[in-house]
Amino acid sequence: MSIKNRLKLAVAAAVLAAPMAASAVAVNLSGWTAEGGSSNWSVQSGNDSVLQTVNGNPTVFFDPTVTSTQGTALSGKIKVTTTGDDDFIGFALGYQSGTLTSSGSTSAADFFLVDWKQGDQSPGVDGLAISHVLGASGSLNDFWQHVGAVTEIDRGTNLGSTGWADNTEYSFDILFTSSLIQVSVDSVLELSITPTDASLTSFGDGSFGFYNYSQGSVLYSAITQVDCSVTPTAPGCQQGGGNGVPEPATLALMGLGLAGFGFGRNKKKA
Ligand SMILES: [Ca+2]
Ligand SMILES: [Ca+2]
Repeated sequence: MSIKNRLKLAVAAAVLAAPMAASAVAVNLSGWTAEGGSSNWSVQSGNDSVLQTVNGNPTVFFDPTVTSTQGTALSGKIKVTTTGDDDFIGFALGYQSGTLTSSGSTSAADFFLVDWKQGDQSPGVDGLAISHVLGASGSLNDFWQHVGAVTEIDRGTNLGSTGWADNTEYSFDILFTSSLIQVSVDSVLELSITPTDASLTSFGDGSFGFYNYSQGSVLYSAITQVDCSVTPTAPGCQQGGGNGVPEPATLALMGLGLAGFGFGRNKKKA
């Protein structure tokens, strides 16, 4: 192979790698807003991180201008930056503006709740679960215990009865389509449900949201999103994946390695 062709090959490899690295884009949280109980969602510098500091009723932080996120994958990191308290952190999928109130949910509620409690606190239990929130909650206990308007569908494969740890950062990957919801924690698939599991024919659409119930000092950071219809090969879009997005640095090194290999061989020959 000529040096020209080797160069072409190296460039092609780098070009192939580039869209993978660029497919997941940072989410700008500056336009997101909170609903539900008292809360303080404070967007951090860089706009891809947010800190929730209030120990209050169920609250969701979401983008009110987005009504459809199905076919996309959301990734990032979550960390409770305190040793105080032991309550619920998590996510809302298919959330629609106006659903959560200061004391529960409206009759129009129809979204999926991924929540993770640190400690057993009867009647709330520790661990990671996914529930369907449908209709008006009769009391806050619906969210605490997963009863009433909050119907639990499944619990995490490994973390179903394991709470989050203090001052510990976890990576998460969420794939959301009309026919599949998958949630991975630290690249391990924990939740995977289809509409049948929720006695539905398809999942309702809406916004992604961050969820909090009664837990202060929760940091969501490095939030990225990828449109799986544009880049279906993105790692976040793979079923059962959740292996996160390849580090751009790794891909750059791969490209450099290929280029180096090509030039090295040429030199030897010459
Ligand atoms: Ca508590
Ligand atoms: Ca609390």
